[in-house]
Amino acid sequence: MTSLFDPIQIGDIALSNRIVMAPLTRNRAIAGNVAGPLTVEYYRQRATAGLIIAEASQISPMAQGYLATPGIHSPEQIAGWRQVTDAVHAAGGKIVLQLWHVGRISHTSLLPDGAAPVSSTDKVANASTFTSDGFVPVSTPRALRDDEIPGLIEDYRRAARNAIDAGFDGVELHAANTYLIEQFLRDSVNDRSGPYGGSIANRARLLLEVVEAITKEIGAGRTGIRLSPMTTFTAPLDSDPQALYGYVVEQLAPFGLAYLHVIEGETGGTRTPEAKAFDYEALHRAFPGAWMLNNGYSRDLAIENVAAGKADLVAFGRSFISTPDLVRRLKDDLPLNELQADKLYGGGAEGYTDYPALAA
Ligand code: 8OZ
Repeated sequence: MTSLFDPIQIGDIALSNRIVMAPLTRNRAIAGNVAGPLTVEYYRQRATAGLIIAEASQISPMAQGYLATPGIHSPEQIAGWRQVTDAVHAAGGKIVLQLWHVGRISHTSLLPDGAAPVSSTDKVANASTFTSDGFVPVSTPRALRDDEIPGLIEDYRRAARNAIDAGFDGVELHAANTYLIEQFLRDSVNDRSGPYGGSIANRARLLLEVVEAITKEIGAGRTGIRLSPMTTFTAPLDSDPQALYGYVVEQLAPFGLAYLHVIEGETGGTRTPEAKAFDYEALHRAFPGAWMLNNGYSRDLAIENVAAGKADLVAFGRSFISTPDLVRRLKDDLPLNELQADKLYGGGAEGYTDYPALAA
């Protein structure tokens, strides 16, 4: 029987265990949206994870949607991330970077020259974002023209290259949580005609073209992807999530990706009943690479799902924020630290790098 604590090879990346640190937005980037010294320390503390998925990082200035999120498009950002990857590797860990474009979940004050956010649509989301003026409603987007799509794909390709240049072991394409890729995927948002709107194949075209560009650039064995079929966050569900995400996974299968990461149910929400209204196992059966599950996992459920072959890897979010030595705590069945929920987004070391590990 496979154990959560067993090593695993995912594509080109060898992991010492199957416990993954989920990508977690913390809004602590320093000037220039650079990962600074505190961020180096934060990830170093968590390097015993089998894999760290470093927080969502904008692929271009237009891809940003919140204050103080890190980017992966400038030389300073690449240099900042290099400090992080060196620290994690020196501590024996593996780390990939989540590549992010927020689409319409942004505000003009965060974008170059006060530009409108871009999306599949010109309909505004019913959502807020965090800016230098605090929480504000997101701005009305501009629908991307079809002739702008190649430039967007180029931004993803370059960001993947930058991530490798920054020392990451690979990248995870953020195709979840109702950001840009999902704003194209879902018929609840995408109201386009032409090659990127209408049918499921057309709505999935952007995602697949981005995967093609990234895997050509850095190799499929260093590329993963994250999906969230049943998350509503800033947009309603698709009219037929099973058909949509079934198609996506069937099309992803031949690429030979390192892993597919699925959020079960509502992101950050309870595991039921949303998680039960979707057949995740059908997607799993269609995907040949490593299968990573996430959302509110307990120790017991993670151990059970890996032993039963329901998952190859389990990603932990809140538990990894509060407990830097989560792998040891799970292994020895020791209690976790309590999460300081008011210190998740923004601020300094408090609630970031000051959670204690147990003494050896
Ligand atoms: C929380 C706050 C801001 C962004 C996601 C990148 O949900 C995020 C995010 C989460 O994927």
